[in-house]
Amino acid sequence: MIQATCFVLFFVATALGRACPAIPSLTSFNSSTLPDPFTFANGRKVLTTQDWACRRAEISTLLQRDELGLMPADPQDLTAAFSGKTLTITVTDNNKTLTFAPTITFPTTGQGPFPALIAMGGISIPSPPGVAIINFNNEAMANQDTAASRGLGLFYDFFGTDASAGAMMAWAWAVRRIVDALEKTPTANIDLAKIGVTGCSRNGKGALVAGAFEPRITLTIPQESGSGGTDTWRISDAILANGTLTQTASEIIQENVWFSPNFDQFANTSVNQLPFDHHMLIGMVAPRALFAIDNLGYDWLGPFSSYGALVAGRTIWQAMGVADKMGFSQAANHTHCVFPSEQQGQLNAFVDRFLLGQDVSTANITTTAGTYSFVVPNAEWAPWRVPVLKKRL
Ligand code: MCU
Repeated sequence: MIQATCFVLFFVATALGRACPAIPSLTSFNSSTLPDPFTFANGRKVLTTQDWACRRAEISTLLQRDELGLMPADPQDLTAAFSGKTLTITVTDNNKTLTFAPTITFPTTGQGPFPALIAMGGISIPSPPGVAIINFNNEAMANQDTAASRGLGLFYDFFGTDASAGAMMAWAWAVRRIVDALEKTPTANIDLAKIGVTGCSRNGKGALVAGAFEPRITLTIPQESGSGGTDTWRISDAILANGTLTQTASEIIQENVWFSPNFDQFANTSVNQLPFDHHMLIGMVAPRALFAIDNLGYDWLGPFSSYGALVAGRTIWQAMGVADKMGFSQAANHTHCVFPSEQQGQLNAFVDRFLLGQDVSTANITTTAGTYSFVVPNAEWAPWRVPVLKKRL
């Protein structure tokens, strides 16, 4: 009888899979290479898709704790009203109210429901035909003017100026509320299975964080997002140490309020103590689609740092067998945030497949960063192996 019970318990535990491991204190974490996405903080290996779900949750927790600040829980109440071009969203929590009102520009032809791109602070890629553009005023939600912008904006009026969330996490919270509002408002005529997010430069950093933290986003398109976006902190530090003026963590926290104040301790001492880097923020988007747009023309944006993050981050899609859902493109020098025609075909492929539902290929849309290229594993930046994740029920 005892044996039979043990057998049943073993069977149930195996069928359900193992529980997610607890996160150790990590006070002595130190790695000059990009941390291995496929090893939990406690040393256990990520072997299955279910393990990845746990690891993704762990990465989310660590990114919130050490860099971006906390994503607030879903609000007690949210109402939405659509009128003209305006989606008015009212969020209520703890007897406080926050109202914001993105505007939607619809395609001039077609019946809908339309796919949509949430444009963080406006759109800097050519508006794709057939796609509605939802213009989100992120500056009003959480100011990003200077280092003195901390705690300013609708988000902080609502959650308090001492909220740990930096501006990017505040914007990501608001993007989640836009998706909530679209779900509640069929008259807005948006296809809920085809919502993308994009933004350029500082707003590209924000688009990446929103895509990482909102699983209902189908396609994430960060454009020239630089440091704090698709760059890794570690490679950017190395580029600066080698004499190329690139934005690093220690500089960026002086410039603006995109991060939580908790990030200062790492940025001011050593980013090697972070148990993650941005290849793992990128990887939080997997297996959903991501297309990253870069520009080789500005050292400050760290195009090689972004390249390294994207190659390393893409291994997460590879491990799931869906590498074709993730692409990146580094174009030749051009004016910052002015989309060059050489990237149009690559952008079209991602938009056509993931927002317009067309049967087009997005396989192998990757470029090198000028003379730089590497694969994973490589001893200098990513000395870890890429598993093939087994699917478990
Ligand atoms: C690439 O994003 C930023 C960059 O991090 C800042 O250092 C610089 O001042 O502004 C860039 C930007 O947002 O340009 C519009």
